[in-house]
Amino acid sequence: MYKTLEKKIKEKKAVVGIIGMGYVGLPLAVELGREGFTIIGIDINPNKSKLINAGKSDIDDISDDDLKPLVKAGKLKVTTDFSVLKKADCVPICVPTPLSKTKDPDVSYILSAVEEVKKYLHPGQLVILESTTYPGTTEELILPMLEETGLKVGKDFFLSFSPERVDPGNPKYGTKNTPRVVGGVTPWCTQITKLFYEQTITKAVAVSSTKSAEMVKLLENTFRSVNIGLVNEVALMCDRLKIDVWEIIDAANTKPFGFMPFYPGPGLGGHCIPIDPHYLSWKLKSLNYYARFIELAGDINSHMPEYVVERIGRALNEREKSIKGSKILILGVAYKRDIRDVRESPALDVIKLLQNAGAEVQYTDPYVPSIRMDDSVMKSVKLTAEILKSSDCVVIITDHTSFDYNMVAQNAHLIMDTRNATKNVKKNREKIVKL
Ligand code: SAJ
Repeated sequence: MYKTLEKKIKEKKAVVGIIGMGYVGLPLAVELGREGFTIIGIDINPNKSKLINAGKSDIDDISDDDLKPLVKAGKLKVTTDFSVLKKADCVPICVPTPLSKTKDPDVSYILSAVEEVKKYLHPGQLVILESTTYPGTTEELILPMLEETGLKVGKDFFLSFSPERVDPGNPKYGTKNTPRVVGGVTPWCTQITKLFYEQTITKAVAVSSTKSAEMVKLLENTFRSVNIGLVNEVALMCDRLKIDVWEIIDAANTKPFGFMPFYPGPGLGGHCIPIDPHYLSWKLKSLNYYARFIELAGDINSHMPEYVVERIGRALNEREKSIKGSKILILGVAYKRDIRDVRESPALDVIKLLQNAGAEVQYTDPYVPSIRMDDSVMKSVKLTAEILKSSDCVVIITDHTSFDYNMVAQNAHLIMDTRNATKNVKKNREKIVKL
């Protein structure tokens, strides 16, 4: 069975059934399709299949031109019908792993995907979980479900964990040139999974178990959230010390070893960094261990929107104005620069806090035409000299490279810059307040 699957993979004849056509599944589908594999994408959202089968992408990093040739050549087809898994040899699962309202891991998307995989599990199939989750998910949750079919892992089918490592909007690193970590339930599982990814990705690194692979990903993302939390706390310290935190970080970054720059900001956005570390702390709580760094970083990062609003209030106050009644323009609402994703974006928190304080808030973001606040929809306004001149305060939340910061500084009365986006603006510095 191993040899049969190995041959199919090496000859690119293996049929790949990718579950979840989002920012992880679709780029993987494109890379594998380009290598010659036949990809069947499965997504519960019927609009996804309509869109992709028409050669249209709704993912920042995949263009319509990436999709069209593959769809046309019949290399990529998306459906909502899981029964296609009967024909699939390799099944990467790329579904969301959000937090529930009570900040507990929500693995319901994984479980419903695995329920479907189980229905069509057959000898010779390779199942790979890519969604970020707590250590133990693959072996404690997924393996028993699949073995209820009577099929035996490592003998009849293969099961591995290989974390996705996508940095949305990163112009340099994509699916193809980002090494993959692979951990299988058995050595054969690891081996065949490594082979599978090496057909299209530069490097696959084997680790000793699925649990190790799950932990690698959580270390990567916890590393970021804790370091961002640290630098946000340094910003709070520098505010009290009347020191420019941005100057400090840039100067520390002249050290060629032993330092890696992170930057303060309005808070932690995205569907990974604010969320993944809590998968780890939740699992450790069940083992009677309290992951202090994760919780502390989460606390600092989640309070940054409030801090930004406090700084806006202070800056307006120095100009004998209050937040209440002020016209405030938010520059950028995506969770980070040059992308359109607003999930967990701190901009939404800042807007809500300002509105609750009585400000009249508008936003402009070339990537985000509209946002849904609790009970209303806000539309992006055009960034013009007039709107800048009529605003009491302009708040830079997302430092899109497409903004003309000199024009903003020229026409605004007051700028709260939470990203040091105006670092190259020479004139009108007196109008700029930095985090
Ligand atoms: N942020 C800061 N200061 C920093 C860096 C980031 O405030 O110094 C903020 C960003 O503005 C953003 C949030 O943190 O709101 C997350 O930023 P991010 O750069 O970690 O970007 P993500 O969440 O889109 O992607 C990350 C990946 N990013 C990088 O490696 C640079 C990576 O950690 C994961 O592969 C990915 O999440 C994932 O899917 O887990």
